[in-house]
Amino acid sequence: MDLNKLIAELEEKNPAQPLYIQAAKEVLETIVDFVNENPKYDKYSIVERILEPERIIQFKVTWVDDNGKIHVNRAFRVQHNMAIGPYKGGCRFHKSVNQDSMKFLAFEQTFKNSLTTLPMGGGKGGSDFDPTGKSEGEMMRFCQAFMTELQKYLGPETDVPAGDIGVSGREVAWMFGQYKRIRGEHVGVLTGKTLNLGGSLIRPEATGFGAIYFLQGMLAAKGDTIAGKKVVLSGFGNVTWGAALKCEELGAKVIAISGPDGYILDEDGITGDKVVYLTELLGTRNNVVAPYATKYPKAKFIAGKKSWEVPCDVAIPCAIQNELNKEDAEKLIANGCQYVVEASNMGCTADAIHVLQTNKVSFAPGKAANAGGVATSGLEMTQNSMKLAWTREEVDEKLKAIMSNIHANCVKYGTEKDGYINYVKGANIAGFIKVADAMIEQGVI
Ligand code: 2IT
Repeated sequence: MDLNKLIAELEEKNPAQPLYIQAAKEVLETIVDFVNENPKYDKYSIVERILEPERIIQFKVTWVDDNGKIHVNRAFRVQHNMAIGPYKGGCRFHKSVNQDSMKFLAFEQTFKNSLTTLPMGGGKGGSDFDPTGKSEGEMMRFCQAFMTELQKYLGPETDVPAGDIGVSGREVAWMFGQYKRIRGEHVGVLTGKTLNLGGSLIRPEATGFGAIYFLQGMLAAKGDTIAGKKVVLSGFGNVTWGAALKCEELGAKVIAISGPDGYILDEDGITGDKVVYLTELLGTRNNVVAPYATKYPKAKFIAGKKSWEVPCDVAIPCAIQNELNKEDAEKLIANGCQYVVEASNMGCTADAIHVLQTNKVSFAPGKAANAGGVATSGLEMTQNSMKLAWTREEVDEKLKAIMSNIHANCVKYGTEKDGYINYVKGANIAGFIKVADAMIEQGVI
């Protein structure tokens, strides 16, 4: 493959889509040598084909607020690649949602889902609807209106959405109800469901748990362990909550979290009821973390700043794309941070990753480190198909095995001559292989 030509075409074909270009460019740059060593991929034009989403659905969502006013939002489902299984990926409700963010997320999802080894293709959906300050009734009506249109494109063997930013078990359950009302089928067409609807134990915690299991692999690769490590997180949603729970269990100390309003520094450690409080904060849908410092006065709230300025051993972005930039990376390195683990999708900018890798910080990209969420969604699909439910222990054991396998694959394909593990390269190559080979096997489709 001709890297420069492909990047030029990518930029020309996707004008004003910087996120998609960022995600795709990173993959191209890290798989180029591997692709050129294996001529079959060029022979079947696999790279060009993988860069093009199979389908992009855009639709209008009209809903009525509590005052009777009608609102219109824009929504999407990007069905990126179905080579290894039904489209699978979350739905995001956030004001930043547009075709660009949906395309990059669906693209990332294809590689991530491949890494899990489960039979799931890549997709992503969402809307520019902002859940901040919305009442329960407004949220439900929006979810129902969203699903009324989206259901046309879904099915348990076709496309299986889940939650993402702004969409938790409550919203998934409302969407499930609406799908069932229209289609008359009680099937596993969504994951991240509540337990009564066929949801899986551990699914809410899985992204955070999985990221910490992956971190354990990174630490072990350097002869280190998690106990006693100072951890700084961003965000205060499901992912942050799961990561904080697992850190506490394994003896690491989470000292900071953040929201759009600033960050919380709690040197005593964010543990026990404080972790539970994160879910309450999220539940208010006010999208602020400042109240934490009022409830726990020994903690400090630093307005308008990011948690990356706090000295730590491990930094874990858990919020949104490009939330950690070059300056943040430089600050983390200056403060002695040795591990950066993306629990969010593309949490770091390209130049932040460059700085971290140049300084030999262990850096895990989201498509590897946060794959525990969708992996557990895959396990939810399995349970739904079998009409059985596994125990917490069974699900957790499978999640651990999947994360450890992803780590091993990153090591296999990403270890450089000096021994440094380039997890970005490892994850991109390992994720690419299964999808690419499955595409070749299926002929020109
Ligand atoms: O980014 C992600 O992997 C998710 N939001 C979870 C997707 C899923 O289908 O569970």
